[in-house]
Formats: sequence, structure tokens, C-alpha cells
Amino acid sequence: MAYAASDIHKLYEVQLFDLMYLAHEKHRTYFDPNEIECCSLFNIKTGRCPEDCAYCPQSAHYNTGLANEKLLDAEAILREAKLAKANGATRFCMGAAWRSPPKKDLPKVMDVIRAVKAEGLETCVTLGMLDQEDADALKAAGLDYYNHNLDTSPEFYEKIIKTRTYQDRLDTLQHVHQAGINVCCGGILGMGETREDRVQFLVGLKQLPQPPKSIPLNQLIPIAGTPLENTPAIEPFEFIRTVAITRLMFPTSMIRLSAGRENMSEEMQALCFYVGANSIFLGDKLLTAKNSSLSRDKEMFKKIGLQTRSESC
Ligand code: SAM
Ligand code: DTB
Ligand code: SF4
Repeated sequence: MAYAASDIHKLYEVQLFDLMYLAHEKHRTYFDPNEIECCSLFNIKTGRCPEDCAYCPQSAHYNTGLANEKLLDAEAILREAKLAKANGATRFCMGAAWRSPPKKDLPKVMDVIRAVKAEGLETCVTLGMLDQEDADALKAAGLDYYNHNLDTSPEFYEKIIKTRTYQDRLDTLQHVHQAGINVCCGGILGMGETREDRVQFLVGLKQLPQPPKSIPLNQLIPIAGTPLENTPAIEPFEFIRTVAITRLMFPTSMIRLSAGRENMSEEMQALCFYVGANSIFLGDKLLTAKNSSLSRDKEMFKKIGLQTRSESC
């Protein structure tokens, strides 16, 4: 199927059990359904970001009460990476609240990438916009993945972020792809977007030069002080349908059930895993917000019978 917008709309209208069956069947064709990839997140530079992303606690445009912190030193970052590995993560993802990485800080980030890799972890960073030179430098340091999200549909994007364009995002993704770094690209559900926006978000993902290796699907964590603080939560079955359709459209990509799990029941998460989500962030904290706790996740894995994937693709 070409997955035009009309095809995706039709999938959203398929009866839930039929859609779940289709997605699970596809999932089983390419993955062990009892296996889950565990990544760990760590914020290496916090707050005072010049961008105005309406969902983000780290934007300097909103007062969210966050304590700002400059780029951490390599030792502190490495300590966290070791902890993440000991807790069962196979990938260490580092985030920085930058519009784009300052040229003076890039060599520091490159050293950190080398050191984290030497610990036997895969590496991922999300540092904002990259030019080709930045992307090539990160590749030379051995970076495995770069996370940069389309976030939503091109139309809804303009209501959420005014300080950089959807096209800017596509340009960064092109530089990452060109550099030969694996692309991690997804979005946020539950920002008040319509189903049409969710459809156009998926169309946008499908139009990337290559299917992203990794697709994070975040449920909005409404942060006090941001313009989206009072946004009503997305209807849970609509979220599950979106995960299922993402699996059908991207049969070989890892789909990460990312932010928002703290507010999801185990049953809801299990349905997301059943229809194709096969990766999570493990650890008590995301970048700045709370994550589902490590102990709760370990319990959930036991109840479902999920095994953590020891080696990522
Ligand atoms: N400056 C980098 C950037 O924007 O690419 C930093 C990483 S940014 C925090 C990564 C992604 O986290 C965003 O694109 C968004 O999808 C997600 N995110 C941020 N705040 C969120 C929130 N409150 N709820 C859910 N997802 C969120
Ligand atoms: C992504 O799509 N989700 C992660 C990761 N990429 C960097 C970030 C979630 C952030 C949630 C809000 C916070 O912790 O500040
Ligand atoms: Fe937050 Fe990243 Fe947007 Fe900055 S660019 S406000 S860190 S999401």
C-alpha cells in the first residue's frame, strides 16, 4: 500500500480488533513480540532554549520553574551512562536544550559520544538543528542515532512552533541521513491536533528519504507554564490506533512508546506493545519530566513476559 492520506484515514476507521490483529501480525513478521528495546535518556544541557515549542518545559519563552544548567562535564554524563547500562539500557540518549549545537561545544559532545560508546552502549543525541558539517562531525565521533522529530502535521506545526519551520526540520533530517547516521524521528500525540493532523504527520514521516530506523511516539506531558498546560489528554484508543497504523506503515522500524507512559496504565501500555511498540525509555526521569519508574517497568515486564533486548539493531 502506498499509504496516501486517504488510506491512513481508512485504517483509522477499521474496527479496533481488526486493526490490532493486522498490526500485531505485521509486528510478528519482523520482530519477536516478546522483546523490548530499552533506551535511557539524559539531559546534558537544561533550559533557556531560544525556541518556542509550545509543549516544552525547557523553552525560555515560558516560565516552567525549571532550574537551568549549562552543558554538563563529561564525567557527570559518563556516570549516568554507566548507571543506565547497569539498569538494563542498551542505548544512551543525550538531549540538549539548544536551537542548534554551539560550534565551541560540539567537540565536547563528540568526546562524550566516544566515551559512552566505549562503555558498550549505543549512542543517540538530540541537539536541535544541524548543518551538514555538524552532522558529519557527529558521524566521525561514531554517533549511532540522531533524534529530531517532525512532531506533528505541517499545518498544526505552525501553531506549536513559530521560531523554526517544518522545512528546517526536514533539512536537519536530510543532513543526518546524508552523514550516514541512523534517523530517530517521530512526534507528539495529544497536543490538541485533529485526526487529519495525525494522518498528515504519518504522511510526513513516510515521505522522508528513508523510513526512520526509530520512531518515538510521545504522548504530551502537559507542563505547567507552557501554552499546552491545559490540553485535554488524547483518547487512549486513538493513541493505540496511531501506534498500530505506524507499525503497519513502518514494518521494520523500532517504535518507541516515549514520553507519557507515567500517565498510562499497564494495560494501555500492553496494548501499545501488542500493536507494535517495541522500545521504551527506561529510568525514573525523561529529560526533565518524570518517567514511569524503573521498578514499575520491571514489574510490568514480568507480568507481560517481556524480555529486554540485549542487542539493538
Ligand atoms: N532541542 C532538541 C530538539 O528540539 O530537537 C531537544 C530535544 S526535544 C526535548 C525532543 C522531543 O521531545 C521534542 O521534539 C518532542 O517531540 C518531545 N517532547 C518535548 N517536550 C515534551 C512533552 N512535554 N511531552 C511530550 N513530548 C515532549
Ligand atoms: C523524544 O521523542 N522523546 C524524548 C526524546 N525524543 C528526546 C524526550 C521526551 C521529553 C519529555 C519532556 C521532558 O522530559 O522534558
Ligand atoms: Fe524544547 Fe528542543 Fe524546542 Fe528547545 S528546541 S524548546 S529544547 S523542544
